[in-house]
Amino acid sequence: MVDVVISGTGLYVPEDKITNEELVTAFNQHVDQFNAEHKADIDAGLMPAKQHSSAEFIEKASGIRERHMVDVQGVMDLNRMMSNMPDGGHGDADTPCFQAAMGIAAAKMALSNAGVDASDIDHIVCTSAVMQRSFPAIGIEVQHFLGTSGSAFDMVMGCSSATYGLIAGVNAIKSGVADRVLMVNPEIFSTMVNYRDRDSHFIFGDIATAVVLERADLAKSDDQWLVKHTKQSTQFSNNIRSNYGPMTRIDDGSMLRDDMFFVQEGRKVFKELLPLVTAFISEQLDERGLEVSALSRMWLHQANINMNMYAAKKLLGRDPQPGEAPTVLEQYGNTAGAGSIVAFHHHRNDLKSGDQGLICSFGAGYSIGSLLVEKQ
Ligand code: CO8
Repeated sequence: MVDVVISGTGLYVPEDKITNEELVTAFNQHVDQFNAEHKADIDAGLMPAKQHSSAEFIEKASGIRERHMVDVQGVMDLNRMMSNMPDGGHGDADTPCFQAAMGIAAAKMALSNAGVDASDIDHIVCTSAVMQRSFPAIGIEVQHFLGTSGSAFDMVMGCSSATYGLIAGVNAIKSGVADRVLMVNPEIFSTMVNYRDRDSHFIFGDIATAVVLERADLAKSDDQWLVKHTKQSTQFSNNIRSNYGPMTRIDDGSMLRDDMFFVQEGRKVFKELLPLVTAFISEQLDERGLEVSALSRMWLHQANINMNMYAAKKLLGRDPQPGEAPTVLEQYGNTAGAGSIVAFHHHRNDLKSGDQGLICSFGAGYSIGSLLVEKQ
């Protein structure tokens, strides 16, 4: 029986940052412009006027105050309202594309924290809610520019991208495919957001996370987390969707159509999530013969503060104490697949040997992925 540990984590945070107030200013200017341009139709009752957004609503409904993005300028530009491709962002034979570069930056921090050289890594799982391109795989590009050995592959799994990537990495080590795996998770979800849409323009931010997984007998880090159990589950739902993808090119004139962006039925998602997640985590704990009181911490997917607090409260049967289910939404927003790893990266240093916790994602699909870990 091979034991697997998490031995290091890393983050890359894009420099560009936008507050709720700045985002709302741009959105409301767009609304005023749109309503002026369509005044005749609006007055004739042929279309509804667009409504202003509000920074107070955003913070209350989501817990988000600001978020980092690959490019704020393009989002604030009323003629564009989407990120600009960074200079040289596609990369070439000598330079990584911008998504791979984000992953490499996070990976370097994770490798350093694990005390591992890039050449010691023999497998990369590169995983994100959105991939910049289909081929060559972004993971193979990360492998090339980082100098790791063995193999690499890409995975796309919505907001469960990082946990499913970790579980794939754990399984690769347990089955003997690899000794040391790097999970790289460069999230660039701002590129999928419709910044003209009041319901969703505030939700997402960009970030990259990376995690080193090792065979326990090889690991030397002084911060090791034994992966004691993993669990994953999926169930189809149309409530979070984007039709954007490689086929957009053959769907004439579709590029800026609403369904090409992130679209959700937010209320339905909120309602459906709670029973799914609480049943899933309860089952996982049952499988290990554990009570929820055995968990010192839950590093949950970071979609929305109210959703996280409801889920934690339902599981615990009481209001969570500060620190039991930490959130990082205020500073980063919803970073798609990265949220639970960002929370784990920032909120674990106070735990001691023998403490157990759950790294758990909930994603479009729907998907839930979870790792029960114990501090060594
Ligand atoms: N500014 C001001 N007012 C606004 C704005 C705005 N930007 N947007 C909406 N309003 C108004 C509405 O018009 C409405 O007004 P009225 O009551 O007069 O009709 C009022 O505010 C309330 O609107 P909503 O009901 O849409 O607002 P909510 O309180 O539901 O908040 C959220 C919206 C935050 C998106 C909420 O629906 C939510 O959290 N949904 C959960 C889903 C989620 O978090 N999605 C995020 C991305 S997807 C993801 O990360 C994966 C999620 C988990 C998947 C599940 C797997 C099992």
